[in-house]
Amino acid sequence: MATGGSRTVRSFCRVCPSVCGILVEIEDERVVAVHGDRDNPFSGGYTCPKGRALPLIHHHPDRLERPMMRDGGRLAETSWEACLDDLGARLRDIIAEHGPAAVAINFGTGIGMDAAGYRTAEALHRAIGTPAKFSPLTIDGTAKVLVAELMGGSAGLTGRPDYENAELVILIGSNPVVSHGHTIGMPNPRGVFRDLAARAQLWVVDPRRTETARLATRHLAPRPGTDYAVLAFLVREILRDGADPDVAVQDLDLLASAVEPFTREHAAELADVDPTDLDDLLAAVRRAGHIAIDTGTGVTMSASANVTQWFSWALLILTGSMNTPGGEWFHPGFGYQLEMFELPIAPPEGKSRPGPRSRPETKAFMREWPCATLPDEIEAGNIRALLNLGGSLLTGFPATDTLRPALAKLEVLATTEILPNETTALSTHVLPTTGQLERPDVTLWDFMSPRISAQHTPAMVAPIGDRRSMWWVLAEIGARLGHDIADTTLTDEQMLATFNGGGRTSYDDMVATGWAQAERELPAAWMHRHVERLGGWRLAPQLLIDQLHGLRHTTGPVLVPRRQLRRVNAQLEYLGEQPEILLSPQDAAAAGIADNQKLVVRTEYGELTGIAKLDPSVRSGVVSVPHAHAGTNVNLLTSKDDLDPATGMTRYSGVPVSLHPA
Ligand SMILES: Nc1nc2c(c(=O)[nH]1)N[C@H]1C(S)=C(S)[C@@H](COP(=O)(O)OP(=O)(O)OC[C@H]3O[C@@H](n4cnc5c(=O)[nH]c(N)nc54)[C@H](O)[C@@H]3O)O[C@H]1N2
Ligand SMILES: Nc1nc2c(c(=O)[nH]1)N[C@H]1C(S)=C(S)[C@@H](COP(=O)(O)OP(=O)(O)OC[C@H]3O[C@@H](n4cnc5c(=O)[nH]c(N)nc54)[C@H](O)[C@@H]3O)O[C@H]1N2
Ligand code: SF4
Ligand SMILES: [Mo]
Repeated sequence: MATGGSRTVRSFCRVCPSVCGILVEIEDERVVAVHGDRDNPFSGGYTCPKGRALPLIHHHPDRLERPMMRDGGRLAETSWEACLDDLGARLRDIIAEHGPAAVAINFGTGIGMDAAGYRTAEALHRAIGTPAKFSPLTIDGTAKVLVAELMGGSAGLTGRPDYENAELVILIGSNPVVSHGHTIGMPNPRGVFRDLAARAQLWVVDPRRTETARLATRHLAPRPGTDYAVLAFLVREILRDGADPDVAVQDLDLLASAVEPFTREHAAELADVDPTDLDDLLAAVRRAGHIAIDTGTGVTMSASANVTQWFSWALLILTGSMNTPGGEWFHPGFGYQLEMFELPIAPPEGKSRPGPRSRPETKAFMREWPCATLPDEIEAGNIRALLNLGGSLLTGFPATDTLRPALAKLEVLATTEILPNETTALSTHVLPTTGQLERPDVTLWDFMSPRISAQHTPAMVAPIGDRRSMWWVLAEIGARLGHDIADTTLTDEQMLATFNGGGRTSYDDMVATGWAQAERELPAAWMHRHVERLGGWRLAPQLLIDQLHGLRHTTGPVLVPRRQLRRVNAQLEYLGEQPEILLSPQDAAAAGIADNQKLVVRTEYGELTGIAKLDPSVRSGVVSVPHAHAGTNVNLLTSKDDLDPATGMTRYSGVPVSLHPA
């Protein structure tokens, strides 16, 4: 890392998985600006307001600079040595008395883009050997992974639209113009959708006429949680056309009987849409032949998540759109390279494991416990310590009012963070780790990148205050528990180099060039081989048939989630996005609520007060509340008990609400 003077350094943004290339302007040790890097082959100079806010994040006046430890009732600054020794001793005692399962680990979003930190966290987790692992998986979406496993035999299949060649893209419950994609990064979403809509069909299915829907050729606004009915209708009609997907499939007859009730009239009634819109969508699917579908949190957070994802895959398979130009392509990974080995094939019923002891009705999913079970596990005395790595627990997890007193009972709540928040205020140990401009890094989630690619960045500036690298902190904790996790005398670059797993390029080459990319093969031979070994796509997994039959609908107003442009979850709150509650003028009039007036939103589980924004782009029966605001905290309205029975995903969309003037 060069230091001193004025310089512009090439890097890539790790605020979100779009990983845009950036140029960072530095004067002495002050980061003064971030611009898009036009030479970056993946983002071509694009940045969004969040990436451009990196200097503000780095120089935030409240930033955490020194380790803190609770002394009596108060958090007080201390040295790393004292903080880690105390933490290590407490964890050792807890493990000695109650076993490793009493120590939980949360892999929060804040460490999701710290490659060395994340991998060291995985190593620490393995070394401690605790089953109590939490991550955003069960508060963001499990449906995509579950359906990939049940229908495609592997959770590792991450499909995404082939935007370059698609003739019809259907986006369901995702608003990439704001979010830049769900589980898939997308720099310059406006550009992508403008190009697409100029030459092809883009249908957006969302109860709100979103920023993305405004660029679409058509917008369909079904009642939340009923998207599956629209898809079931399409599947039914495509089957009646005599679908010939040209690939092997299993259980076609079971799928046909599952979708048989979804006639045009039935689907239109359930979804509360005009039947002629369904005719138009069906005609568009027939005309396009191969189609592409992408789903987002509007799908994965609803009670019908798995069933909706199932029918979207069924439609893709039946139209021959999987692994096909203009349809879906599957990311082979850059580091892992799925084409190099045979993916293990999961059994058709999925892999079910027991959930935590205090919640025997729940299951572990992908070896993780549902986030919603954390308060009960603490109250039961099963979890006594929590290593919270970059998680804003009190805004991200459900049922804030239940979680808060539970967290306060923990013997240890150790949080790695860059900025203080409600969760650090409750913590027993606060561990300030390096922010993204202070550490070298490589792309961690290359499966989420829009290309088969990886990038490297050096550190831009030296760490502020006493901040240390996450990997170093975790390795030091491990050492105090008797585990040799990493050599803590290594530099960050040396540590990153030890992870050099990808055979596509060497770490040294990545350092030299800044990025590396592999050709995309479409259709991909590895996918063909995989589907052959699977014995054909599984069209009708029993678990999903059972869930379809169990779906129930309410007709009253419901809560839906929403992202905001100038923040990421709980982060960047200082860019000023307000927690506006969007509702249709009709619903507002019925409840006696005026624009910009305070309202109370109430569910069976709790209530919150916020500012109403009357918005004709929202369909009636829908209340859109942005998440992760500490004040107007939407998780006051959610439940620790309203979970997907198969995966433990919390229900964040479609929760029945009532509206009242404040
Ligand atoms: N009701 C409701 N609840 C939701 C959602 C919803 O839509 N509705 N959305 C859900 C979703 S999709 C998700 S992903 C979760 C997100 O919930 P979390 O996983 O808790 O993620 P964030 O709110 O982004 O908080 C990340 C924290 O990491 C810190 N951080 C940032 N960079 C770094 C770093 O480099 N190192 C360290 N150590 N820390 C860092 C930030 O300051 C921030 O406090 O919330 C979920 N909760
Ligand atoms: N600017 C910004 N970008 C972000 C984030 C952020 O907070 N801010 N968060 C990041 C994270 S952690 C994630 S997980 C991704 C999420 O990325 P997305 O899934 O694209 O999230 P949203 O932009 O909230 O879009 C979800 C849409 O679903 C709609 N919806 C709600 N319920 C239903 C339903 O039942 N059916 C249908 N069809 N639609 C429904 C909502 O109205 C909303 O427009 O975004 C990431 N990117
Ligand atoms: S889209 Fe994501 S990666 Fe790109 S600048 Fe914005 S926050 Fe950074
Ligand atoms: Mo997320």
